[in-house]
Amino acid sequence: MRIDNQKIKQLNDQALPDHRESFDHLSKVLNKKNIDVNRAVEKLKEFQVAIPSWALGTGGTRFGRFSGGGEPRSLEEKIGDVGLLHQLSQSAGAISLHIPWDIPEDVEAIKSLAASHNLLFDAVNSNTFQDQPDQELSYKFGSLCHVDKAVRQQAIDHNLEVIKYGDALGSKSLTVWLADGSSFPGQLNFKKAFQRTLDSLQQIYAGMPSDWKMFVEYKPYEPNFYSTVIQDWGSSHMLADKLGDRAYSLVDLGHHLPNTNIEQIVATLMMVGKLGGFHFNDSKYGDDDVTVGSLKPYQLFLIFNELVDGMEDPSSNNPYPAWMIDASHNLKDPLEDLLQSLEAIRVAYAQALLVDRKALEEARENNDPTLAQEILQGAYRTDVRPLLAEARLQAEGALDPVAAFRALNVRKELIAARGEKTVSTGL
Ligand SMILES: [Mn+2]
Repeated sequence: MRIDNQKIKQLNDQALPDHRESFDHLSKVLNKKNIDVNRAVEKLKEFQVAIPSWALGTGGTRFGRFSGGGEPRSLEEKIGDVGLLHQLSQSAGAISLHIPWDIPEDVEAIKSLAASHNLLFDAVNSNTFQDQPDQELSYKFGSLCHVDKAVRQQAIDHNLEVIKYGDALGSKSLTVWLADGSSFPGQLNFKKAFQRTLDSLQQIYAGMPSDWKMFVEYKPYEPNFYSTVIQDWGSSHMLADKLGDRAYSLVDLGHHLPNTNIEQIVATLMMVGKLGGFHFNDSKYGDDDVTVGSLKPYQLFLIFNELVDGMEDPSSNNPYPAWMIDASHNLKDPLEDLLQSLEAIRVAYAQALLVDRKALEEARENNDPTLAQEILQGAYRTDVRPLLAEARLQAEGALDPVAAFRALNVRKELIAARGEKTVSTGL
C-alpha cells in the first residue's frame, strides 16, 4: 500500500502552527550559539538509514513468537513496508536484503518496485548460521571456519551467490556475520579456526565486483556460548586489514559485552579508515535488539559524537559508513518500532552536529574535563526534535510519523490487505 500524500499534508497542516513555534524558538537559541540551523536541517535530509528485511515482521525469542497482523509475506510486500516508512519519515531510503530469505524472482520488477518507492539496495547479508532445507552439508559446527573443506566451500559458494543477487539489484556491499565458534572449552582450535575463516573470506573477497565493499561483523557470544571466531573489533579489524582496501569492520551496537566503550571503538576504527558499517539497536543485557535509544540514549549520542567527528575529520580517509537498523520486535508494531528507532538515530545525529568541536578540543588541550562535559551535555540536552520535523516537512514526510501512522490506520489497512495471521518470510 501507499499513503495518499494529500492525507500526510492535511495532518501536517493541522500541526504546522505548533511546529513553527517550536522550530522558530530552537532556531533563535541555536543562532545565538552561532550554529547554522539550515545546514543541520540539510544534513538531516541527507541522512538515510537502511531497513533490514527481517525487521518488518514480529521477531521471537527462543520461548515463543507472538505474531502481529498484516506482516509482509513476500519480498514485494517488504519493499512496500520500507516504502511506507520512507514516505512518513523521509529517512529510510534503503533496504538491506537477506539471502536466502529474500531471493528476487524477477530482478527487474523488484528493482523498479524499489525505485518507485525511492529506495536503494543497501548491503546484502549472507546466512550460514542455519541450515536450509535443500542444503547438502550442515553448519552445525561452523561454516567459513569449519574443519571440513567441503563445508567451507559450500559457505563460500553461498556468499558468492549472495553477491550475485546483490549485484543484479544494484547493491554495493556484502555484510558477513558468522555464528561460527564453540560452546565448550577445547572444542575448537582458536588459531586454526581463525586462519580457515581468513582463507574463506579471502576467496569471497576475490569474488566481489571491483566497486564492492565487504563488512566483517563481530560478536562476542551467541549462538555459541564459549567462543566466537570473530569475537571483537580487534579480530574483525585483523581480518579486514588482511583482506584488503575494500574490507572493513562493522560495528553492531548489540554485539558487545556490557559496558564496552563503543564510542572509543568507533573513533579508533575511523582513525585508521576501517569503519565500514554500523548496525543500530539498543540493549540492557546482551544482543537484546530493542528499539534504538529506548534504553541508553546518552551512549548513542556519545557514539554519534565520534561518528560525526570521524566524518568531519579532514585527515580521516574513512568512507561514509553504511547505516542500518538491526533490531527485532517482540511486542510493538514493527513499523511503529522502526519509526521510533529512526527518530532516535536522527536525534543523536542532530545533537552530535551541535557539538562545538573547536571548544571541545580546546577544553581537552587545557585538561578541562568539566568544560568538556558542559559542551557535550549542552548539545545532548538540546531538544532537537523540531529540526527533525522541519527536515521531514521540507522533504514532504510527516511532521509526526508515529502519529500519522496511527491516524491514517496504516496497520489496519495492511491487515485488511494481507490478513490477520501472516508470518513474515525468514522469521
Ligand atoms: Mn548486525
